[in-house]
Amino acid sequence: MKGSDDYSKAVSNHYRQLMEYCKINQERLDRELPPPREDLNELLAERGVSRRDFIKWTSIMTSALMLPPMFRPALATAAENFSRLPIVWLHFAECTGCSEALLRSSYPNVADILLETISLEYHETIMAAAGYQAEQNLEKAITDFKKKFVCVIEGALPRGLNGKYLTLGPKGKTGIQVAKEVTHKAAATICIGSCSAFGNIQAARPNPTDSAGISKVLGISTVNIAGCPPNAVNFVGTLLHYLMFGGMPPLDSLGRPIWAYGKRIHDFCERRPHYDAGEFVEEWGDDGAKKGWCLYNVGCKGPYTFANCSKVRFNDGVSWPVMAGHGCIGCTEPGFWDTMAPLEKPIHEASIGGGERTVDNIGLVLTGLTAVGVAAHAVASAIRHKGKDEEEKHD
Ligand code: FSX
Ligand code: SF4
Ligand code: F3S
Repeated sequence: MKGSDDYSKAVSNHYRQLMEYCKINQERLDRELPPPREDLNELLAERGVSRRDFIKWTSIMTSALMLPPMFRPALATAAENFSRLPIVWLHFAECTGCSEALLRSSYPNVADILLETISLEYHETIMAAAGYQAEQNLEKAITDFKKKFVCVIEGALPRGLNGKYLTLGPKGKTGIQVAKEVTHKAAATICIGSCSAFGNIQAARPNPTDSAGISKVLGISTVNIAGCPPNAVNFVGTLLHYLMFGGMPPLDSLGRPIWAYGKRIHDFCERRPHYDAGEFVEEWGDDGAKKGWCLYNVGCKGPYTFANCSKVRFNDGVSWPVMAGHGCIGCTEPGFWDTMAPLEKPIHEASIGGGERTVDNIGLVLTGLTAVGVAAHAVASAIRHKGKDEEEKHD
């Protein structure tokens, strides 16, 4: 008993200290950040989000960030300060789907409304300025808010031809030059999407432009909100953490926040009971598909993929890929176009069988075991189903 008392005391001491730290940081930010651009409470009321809904949302986000309920008011303050954090948003080699997914939701929830209030000092896709004026805006933002702004990057950096596969602005600077200049002056750099995080489609074999993720090209640490596109909740939660504690949340060895990427898709998938029962969709549109069975045999990479899609879903919890009927393609893992291919076949059938290679060290052993487990499970279920078929034949 004494041991468990000591443990509870240590935990509550730890949270008390963390709360103290959070208070000090929020007071500091209050002094240092520009005044709010928007009154969040007014905006929420305008959009029909009641105070009660907002409080409910802050409770959900507090627990998603793995914090106890005592942090809920501090998270609400962080949300109210969201429009005060200067952001410089850069675009390199990508499809802009990340911005589209984050900034153009048609079912605005609290996270989407927060993203609308974000203080975008510079965003190449949505700003009105172009050419020299855009370049001046960027220069002004990174000077005025030096070491106070957060740099958000979408897209990979091509290294081929000395970076000249990607040039920007009237002076034709390479993406690498711009990325270096801006990240150097930022308080932190967040890579949004698997392109800036890991290179993604641009870096897929044969990678003719020699593209890679920001951290690899610049040799800096970045917070990687992986996904193609990533979930708005993971970006918003990471910024809320920053506005509470003045730093980024704990990361895995691939730079992904553990609170969002610490568990596998497979662990919280609603089709998991079918996986456990050996009930698999064998081809698109078959009876199993109609009954919502597990998509492993048609290529679901959920067992090898670290992300919270199955828990938080997309569009205010409406749906996610597996719920919509297609397997997870592993879009939060580095190199998934190569390592998870073919996307509609199970990994043990894939010629390069690389699921294990794609996960970080935290998941390496676990995933290795899972790969074996999954293969064994698939074989066992095939035998079980064969058995059933035989029985049916005999009936
Ligand atoms: Fe990449 Fe984002 Fe996929 Fe697209 O910008 S993560 S290709 S959704 O748009 O970077
Ligand atoms: Fe869900 Fe895919 Fe795992 Fe099946 S293999 S339970 S569909 S995550
Ligand atoms: Fe991507 Fe798989 Fe989630 S494909 S969006 S990690 S379900």
